[in-house]
Amino acid sequence: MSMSQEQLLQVFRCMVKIREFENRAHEVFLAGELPGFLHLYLGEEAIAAGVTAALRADDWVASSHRGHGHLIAKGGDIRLMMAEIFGRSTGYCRGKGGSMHIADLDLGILGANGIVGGGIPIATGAALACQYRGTDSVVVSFFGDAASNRGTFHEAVNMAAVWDLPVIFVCENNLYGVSTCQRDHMRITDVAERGAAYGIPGVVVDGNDVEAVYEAAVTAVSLARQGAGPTLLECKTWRHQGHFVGDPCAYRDPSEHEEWMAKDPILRGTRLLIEQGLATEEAIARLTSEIKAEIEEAIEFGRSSPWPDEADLLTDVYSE
Ligand SMILES: Cc1ncc(C[n+]2csc(CCOP(=O)(O)OP(=O)(O)O)c2C)c(N)n1
Ligand SMILES: [Mg+2]
Repeated sequence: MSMSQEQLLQVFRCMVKIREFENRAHEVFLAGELPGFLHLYLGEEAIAAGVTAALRADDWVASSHRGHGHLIAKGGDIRLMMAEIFGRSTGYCRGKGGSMHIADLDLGILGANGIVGGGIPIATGAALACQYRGTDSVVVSFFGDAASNRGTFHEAVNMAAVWDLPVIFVCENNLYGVSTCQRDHMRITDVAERGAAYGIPGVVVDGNDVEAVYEAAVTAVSLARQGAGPTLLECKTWRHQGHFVGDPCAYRDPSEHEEWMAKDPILRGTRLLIEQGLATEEAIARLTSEIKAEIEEAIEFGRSSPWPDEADLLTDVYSE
């Protein structure tokens, strides 16, 4: 199923929002304003935007350490996100979790996760809950190429397959796990091949093509919703920056980097909107500056919020 013009504009807006959020988070991190680690989603925006466009509000997502894009696409409040990244008490986890622990159950966001592959069994468990409760909600698990080497992936995918759980495993294959190139950490080219080992569809898609991601996600979501079980959807992509902010990324070939930068999803989305007469360059510039203002407001909210109180050091650690 292809996207309507309105959906195309909506996913484009979503990609730009993620891009601008990440660009500014990068800048304030480099200015020394943010504690902790930051794993930017720059370059991978089409996956979060395309997949979540195929979801309903009552569906769920479980994210990874590179989670900002997934959270924004599922409707996460960028003010609360930014405040959390700034470590302030107004943030999603009252400033005690940071970038990798943001969750919002009201929005179906099961959480970012600092444990590589940690979100995969969580998503699978949530899918079991959906099935058990008799709802037709589905769950998406976002994770990287290297995460698909973990036991958590293999156990969860097998269980989801055997029980026909309503989960879509979305592998964001950016070809690297930190500094290790995919060919040095697995013997196959397509992670999607791993689906066959568990008897589920394995689909490869161009992860920088938001329409292609959306179409593949619609098929996978519809199977899951009908009770036909999980799909492993591999989205080929590229992160623009190093693994985390501060990684000089010297291990990647500059010419390969240039090739991928030419396939940037927002560049392609811009071209598409203009070619199809859906937007002019001026309209895109206007949209971008509106989004930039929204992000600036979120940054100001984070920056000016109070730090957590020392007396609250041990609250919110366990369920109370
Ligand atoms: C269980 C575990 N092992 C190792 C790490 C350290 N670590 C953080 S991210 C990462 C690489 C993840 O690569 P991939 O799954 O491809 O995701 P990407 O960062 O490329 O998006 C590693 C090894 C961790 N956080 N958790
Ligand atoms: Mg990777």
